Amino acid sequence: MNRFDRWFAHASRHVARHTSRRSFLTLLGASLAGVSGFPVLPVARAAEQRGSAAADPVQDPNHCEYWRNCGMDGFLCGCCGGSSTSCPPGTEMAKTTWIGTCRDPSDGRDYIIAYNDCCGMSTCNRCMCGRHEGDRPIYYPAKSNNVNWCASASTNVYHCTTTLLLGLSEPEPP
Ligand code: ABN
Repeated sequence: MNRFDRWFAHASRHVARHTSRRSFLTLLGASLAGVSGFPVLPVARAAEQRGSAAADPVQDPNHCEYWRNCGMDGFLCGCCGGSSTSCPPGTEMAKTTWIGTCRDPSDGRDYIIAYNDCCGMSTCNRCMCGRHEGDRPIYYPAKSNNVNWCASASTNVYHCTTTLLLGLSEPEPP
């Protein structure tokens, strides 16, 4: 018998001497109950909820299908180091903007959305999104989303575009 076999035989005898069948089954049962109970813990449930919200692209600001992106033409700032409502560090928000109206599927109402460009760093090139709802050809500049609004910033270098919710497009019913 080699050293490993001797050690293994000794360890097995030790376990057999100190563990009754009942205590082994108790331990096994407790660990199985613990594992099966894990998904009902609040932490597990919260993670599940986050997962399902993120899985719906219509509710995810970093997806082109996000409902506020209906008139988008540009790179989503949330994929470029900023967020859907803030410019990435080192860039500056343009002062003029393209305005669109998008319907929020969760309440069926129309909201005014400003598509403010962020300027001052080279094109982000991540999460390009061209939806163009309500967009008109470039020869109607005020109605076209295909405009570099960085012309109104201190540099005309375009980086990405945000989506700012300005409010309901119609007044609240009385
Ligand atoms: N407003 C987004 C954009 C920037 C540069 C060129 C076209 C469109």
